[in-house]
Amino acid sequence: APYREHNRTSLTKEKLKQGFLDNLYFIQGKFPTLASRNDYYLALAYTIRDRMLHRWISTATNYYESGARTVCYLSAEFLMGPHLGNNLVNMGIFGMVKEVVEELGLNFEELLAQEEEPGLGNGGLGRLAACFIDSLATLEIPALGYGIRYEFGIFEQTIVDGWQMEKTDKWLRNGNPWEVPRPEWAQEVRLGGHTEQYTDENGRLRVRWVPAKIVLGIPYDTPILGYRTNTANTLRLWKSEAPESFDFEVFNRGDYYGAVDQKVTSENISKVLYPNDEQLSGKQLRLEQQYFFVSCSLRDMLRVLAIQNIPLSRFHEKFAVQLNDTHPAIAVAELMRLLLDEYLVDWDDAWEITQRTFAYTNHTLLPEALEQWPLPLFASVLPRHLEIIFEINSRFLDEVRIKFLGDEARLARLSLINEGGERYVRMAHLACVGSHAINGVAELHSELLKQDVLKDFYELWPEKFRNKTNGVTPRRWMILSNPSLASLVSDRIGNGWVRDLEQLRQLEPMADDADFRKEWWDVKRANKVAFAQYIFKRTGILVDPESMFDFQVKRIHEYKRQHLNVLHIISLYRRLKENPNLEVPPRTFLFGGKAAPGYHTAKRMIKLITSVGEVINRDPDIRDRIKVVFVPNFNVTTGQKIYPAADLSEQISTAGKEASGTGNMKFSMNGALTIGTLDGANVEIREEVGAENFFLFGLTADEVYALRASGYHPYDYYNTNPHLKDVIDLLRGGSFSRGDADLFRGLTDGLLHHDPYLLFADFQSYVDCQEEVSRAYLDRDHWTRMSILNAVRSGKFSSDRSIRQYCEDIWKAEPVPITLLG
Ligand code: 26R
Repeated sequence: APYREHNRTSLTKEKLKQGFLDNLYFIQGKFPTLASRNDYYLALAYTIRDRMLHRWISTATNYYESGARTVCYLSAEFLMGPHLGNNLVNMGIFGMVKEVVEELGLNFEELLAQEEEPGLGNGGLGRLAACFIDSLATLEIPALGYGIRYEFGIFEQTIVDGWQMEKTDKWLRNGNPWEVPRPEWAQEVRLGGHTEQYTDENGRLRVRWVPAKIVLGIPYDTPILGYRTNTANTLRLWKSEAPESFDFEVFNRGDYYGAVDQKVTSENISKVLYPNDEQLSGKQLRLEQQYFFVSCSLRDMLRVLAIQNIPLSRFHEKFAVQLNDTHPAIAVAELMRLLLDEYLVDWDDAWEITQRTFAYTNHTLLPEALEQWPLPLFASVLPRHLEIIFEINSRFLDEVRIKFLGDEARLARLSLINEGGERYVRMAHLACVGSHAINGVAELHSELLKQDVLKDFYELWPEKFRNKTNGVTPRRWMILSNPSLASLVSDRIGNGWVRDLEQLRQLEPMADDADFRKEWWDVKRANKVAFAQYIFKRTGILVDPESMFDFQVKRIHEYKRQHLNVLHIISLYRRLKENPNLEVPPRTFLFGGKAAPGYHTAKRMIKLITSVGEVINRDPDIRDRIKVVFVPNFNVTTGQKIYPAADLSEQISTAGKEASGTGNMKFSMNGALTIGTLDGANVEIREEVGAENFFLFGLTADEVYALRASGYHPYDYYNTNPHLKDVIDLLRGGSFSRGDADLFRGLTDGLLHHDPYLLFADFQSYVDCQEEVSRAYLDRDHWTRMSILNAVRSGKFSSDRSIRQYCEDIWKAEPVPITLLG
């Protein structure tokens, strides 16, 4: 058995230790006295990677030989977070490796912290993709994640004078031990130029695309381990490069600078992640990024089909391709183009393969986030695709005309081209037409898609519509981030819950056990102490671990209403100043999240939080009863510290705006209670944990629509609610801006006169609900009971459940267990 017992694959302590020292010596070229922390981190990472390669090669060999049906998850974002700890957990050697490292006199936590997280995503959508590939591997489903290897991921946020500052995320600067480049599988991608008609040798009229430039896509593969399975799937991310031959031509003409230019433009495509969420920018480079990774990925699938000798007509049997929002929706036109122009398949056959291949997940209800590309821009980057889209559209509208005779308005609404004024290609429509399944990400969201955003498509093809409620992986979000809670649970019910989260319900009776409640509280308390130390280190603010830790962490956006949270804080602050004997438990209000660099209102919301904090935190009257903290640079790494330390989770979006939310699930799983609206997955969380264990407030989505329809006048709320008036007047008077009455003028005026997200309508209900929260926290036993019930009833929100449902209902994919080679 040459590989099972090999020094570099064996999982005994001795071999791990030897491997670690060997890698320090042979890969880092260091001996202990000279080795830096990063040398040790890399040596350890390579030691784990060696073990992963064994599983990876075994898995690849099996998939190759069995020709198994494969899920391809196409996503412009994968927000993976650090790999090392997660790989140790999934390989089942976390404790052993910790011992090995400590026996060598090193600090294990420090080595884990050395890894720069691959932040190749903005927020919810990118992190969902990461949880999904973890679950796919754990469920032993043959799967690949396809995306872009951005050289710079989401920017690093620092706070200077209370404002957000952005720094480039140089995550690759110390090398990336988790990836393997595969230059032999590079793909050529064409861009720009024009099309020509020609007659082929059989006298048939065909189209040739003459591109203006060609770039190379180099795949970088990262193995993705399942939890305690032999499966290691692949995350394949594409890096753009200049094709060598291409710049040589220019070079030979003596244009050295031109040649270098070409190289620079080519490398630009995968240079940086666009940091916008929910607000499109219509930038040419973004369209090029999308087409680049989609084209590379589809060509890669065709390559696999060829080496496995599978006929092209079976493409959709071999691959189930999921479109993560519309960012990869150009795949519909690209697969058509590849089949029609490069493989000479007939339109009808090509279209059938295409529709049976793709399925589309929608992640947003905000109209401003629905991607549309201006026609001239689209034509200049993808001239052939535009022709194909016109043809798809003309056949599609013919179908609609037959079904809805004479309904011209409906044709205009359904068209792939938005013709109202400037013309645009509607990517969501392309995704809907080209897919056999369309899903939302929570029950409510899927209903709203059918009633609103995709109503016309629902009326046309009701059978395509599904719901797949999101989930998160309990491996990263419980075992890795909250080990003390995980072992408390495993001590009572064993560790079957890690693969089957519904088993947590076995602990329900323990909520009535005083000893268990004490242990539960102590775990939470220890996590809070650790987080208090972290806050002090990062911000210099001292917070009391006895106080309630109340978190709102997520992207900063008006619809998520961080400013509603602030309005409540100000109102509580006022009441405490007025009545120092008010019986409320001490509370620490914590915020975290990034604002898109061009989203000025969101950036000012950060300044609002930090400014209010500055006043309250140093007010001696308050005597530390409330504190306000902005935790800088919220990302996967900081999230892993935050969720375990939370008592309360703020999920306060305007009902009907948050598609699902997934942070809400991570909090609940870790024993935080939720204060929230009936929005996204909050509805289902409340259903699972029980209404009595959830703090509900605010208008429902229906009430929001009704209020808007009847005419919403925020100013009336200000005039009739003295508490609200006091809060707004304090802000307007400059009480939180050192007398500068202008600093938050834009925010307050916006609320008084427009308030598009209905903060004023929900204000009183929110404040009342917060009072209920405070009362509840005073009864520690009752609170702990609710905390336990939240965690143990969150089984539904494992991404394993989501993935099982995708497999059964959309992908028709089955597990393929892996036997290790050698
Ligand atoms: C078009 C472009 C600017 C853009 C739009 C939207 C770029 C990125 C986004 C991010 C959106 C799609 C997103 O992250 N949506 C979130 O998806 C999560 C996973 O399904 C949900 O939980 C969350 O509610 C939703 O906001």
